[in-house]
Amino acid sequence: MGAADQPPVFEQTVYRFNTLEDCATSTVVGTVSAESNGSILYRFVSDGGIQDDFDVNGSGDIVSMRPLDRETREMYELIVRAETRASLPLVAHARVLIHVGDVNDNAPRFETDRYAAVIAEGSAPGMQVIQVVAEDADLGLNGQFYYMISNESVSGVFVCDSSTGSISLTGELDRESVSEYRLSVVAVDRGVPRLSSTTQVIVMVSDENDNAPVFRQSTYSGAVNEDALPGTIILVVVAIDADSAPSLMYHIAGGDVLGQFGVRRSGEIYVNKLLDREETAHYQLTVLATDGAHTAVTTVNINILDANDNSPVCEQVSLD
Ligand SMILES: [Ca+2]
Ligand SMILES: [Ca+2]
Ligand SMILES: [Ca+2]
Ligand SMILES: [Ca+2]
Repeated sequence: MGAADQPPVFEQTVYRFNTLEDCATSTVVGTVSAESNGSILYRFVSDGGIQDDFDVNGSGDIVSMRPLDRETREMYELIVRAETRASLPLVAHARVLIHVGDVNDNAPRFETDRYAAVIAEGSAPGMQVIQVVAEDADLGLNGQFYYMISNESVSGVFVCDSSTGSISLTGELDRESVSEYRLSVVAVDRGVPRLSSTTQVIVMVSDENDNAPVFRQSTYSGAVNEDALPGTIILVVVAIDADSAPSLMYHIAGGDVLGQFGVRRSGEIYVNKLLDREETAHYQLTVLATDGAHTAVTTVNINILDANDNSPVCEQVSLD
């Protein structure tokens, strides 16, 4: 047997190398070596294309050929072959295990960049509003993160649990003051450098009937001719209510025992039955406005004006 015919022998049957996922292309991640009395060629034995991420040169250096990503592939198991330069080469094989170490190259990612929640304005502090969820694909501290509300303008109203992303109420809400909050919630990982991302949380405050109606005037005054027909509008009372879309009802609660006046939903006070100044020349009505839970009161003074309706009758009587 000639000297050139001795088969190569790898120094190790298994090589274990470590690299990081952010290593530059062409980085040497390790070197394999086989001994022979002649020159040797190294190559990876084809294995489904994954060896394209690494190549091995004539010195046995294993070189990264393209960017790596631990989140895609953390471990490579390759077979390297050493062969003699002969027409019928003699060969040897070794296993090469390449572990790709993590780098903090992923920010925590929220499942959506916009959340919306509705909470009633009367909700008690402590009530959960919504829970935001993020994930981080990295390992260890690189993949650990915490949540926080980043816009200070709403401090004292909401609090975010740093570990669960649960946002709950800490303060009082009043829809009539602030009907909508826009929170920026950030997830920050513990890697180096720290990576973060932000999501928007829109909290709409729904109305509760927590405001009483208020009459624009504590007293209203009007006048109407005594011969006014039923349906004649005398004046309009107006109550306002700070709650959304209040549906106010008015009614006459006093001062009108004979039912001679009425009030409509619009606040219009009208003549309901024929009047007679000689009987009553002045009315003082108590008018209520209610939103179903709260009531406001106003006073409505109505003077009945003389329509001079008795004199012609008297003259006719005297003429008869
Ligand atoms: Ca990573
Ligand atoms: Ca990360
Ligand atoms: Ca109300
Ligand atoms: Ca309200």
